[in-house]
Amino acid sequence: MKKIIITGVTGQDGSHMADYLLQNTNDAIIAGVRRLSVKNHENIKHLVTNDRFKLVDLDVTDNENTSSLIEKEKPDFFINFAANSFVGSSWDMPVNHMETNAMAVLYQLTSIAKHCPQCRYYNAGSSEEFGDVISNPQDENHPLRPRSPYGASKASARHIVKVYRDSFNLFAVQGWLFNHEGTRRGIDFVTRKISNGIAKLKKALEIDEVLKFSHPKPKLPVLELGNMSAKRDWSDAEDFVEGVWLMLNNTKPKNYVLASGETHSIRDFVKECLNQANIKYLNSGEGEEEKFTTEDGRIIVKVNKEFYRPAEVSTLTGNPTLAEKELGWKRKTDFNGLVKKMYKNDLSLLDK
Ligand code: NDP
Ligand code: GDR
Repeated sequence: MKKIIITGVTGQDGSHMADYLLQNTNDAIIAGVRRLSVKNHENIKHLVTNDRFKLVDLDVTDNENTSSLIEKEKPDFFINFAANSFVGSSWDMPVNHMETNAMAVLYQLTSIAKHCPQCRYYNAGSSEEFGDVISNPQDENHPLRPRSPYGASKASARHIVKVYRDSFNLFAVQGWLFNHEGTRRGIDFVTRKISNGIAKLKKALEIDEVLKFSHPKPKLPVLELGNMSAKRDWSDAEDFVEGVWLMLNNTKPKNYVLASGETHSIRDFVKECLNQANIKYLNSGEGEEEKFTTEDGRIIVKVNKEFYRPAEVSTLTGNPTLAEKELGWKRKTDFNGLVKKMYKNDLSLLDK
């Protein structure tokens, strides 16, 4: 039985990775969680009784904590998903982003080089490292041109991973993962904000239908978004954890892009979600004036400048050809399937 340390296991990817490994290997998971006053173990509550799943205290910004765990466990694999992953917050707390997303990688790799150099290491890289893109789609050869402190922290980590791989002959990789979403996505990320917002709107419209003769018409919940013209390459997080495991079990340490190869605007996501909810709408206006209304003219989606970023990554499209060819990786869920899955999940959570 091999030992796999996963960090960030309470988050979206870490929890899906733990599920995937418990289902597809016989290995033992050592799950690093940071101690919070109020536990947020919703994504892993179904795993705590599994005797191949052990929780340990780990704050990745603490070098002492990190190195003593690695020295004690001497893992066969170390999968680092822990991060401050919210790009929008990275201008307000840039130091935290650098410490959690880059310095932590340095702590992990110095410790692995010292105590268990045979350990295979993965750090969660991001399409945000490409940032201000100069060609479409982006593949493994696209330069790093980050636009946010978050993107810069991930690009720094990428250099650290390469330096340690080259210097100490470590099996250390950092994939470039384009946006991946799902039912465990944090509520502030735009896709989940939309699926949750439209599910609430659907419920409100059901009540509205019952009260259809009332005057004035009841107000509807309004979903407030930032830049609706930004474009992202969205996939299902459950498809991506398999790609990460394939990278870790490759014949050589090599970084790959995981993506869908398609790009959609935030506006497209809103429209598809409204279609899934069978809500008829009108979309009008541009920039800050853009809005979605019901057919009887009530606002349901509008722009709030508060959600604009100081610098935006306007478009991202990944090219996953190399991963498909060399790793045999292929995603299963397409854009419409992803929107449907997220919307249905949020609707059923409201029913509960
Ligand atoms: P989440 O935000 O859902 O999860 C982040 C995890 O990191 C949480 O478990 C969080 O724990 C943990 N964490 C944060 N700070 C610390 C700390 N100091 N010590 C220990 N744990 C900490 O992110 P995702 O699952 O979406 O992403 C996983 C990784 O992949 C991240 O590195 C992200 O930057 C990267 N990535 C994600 C993409 C995506 O589209 N989802 C795309 C490309 C890269 P807690 O519960 O305590 O907050
Ligand atoms: P991103 O995800 O920044 O791509 O980072 P996010 O969902 O936060 O933003 C995507 C795009 O939507 C625009 N946007 C809004 N974003 C948020 N959060 N809220 C809004 O109201 C809103 N309105 C418009 C943003 O401006 C942006 O263009 C995610 C994270 O998972 C990172 O950790 C990861 O590295 C990258 O994906 C790849």
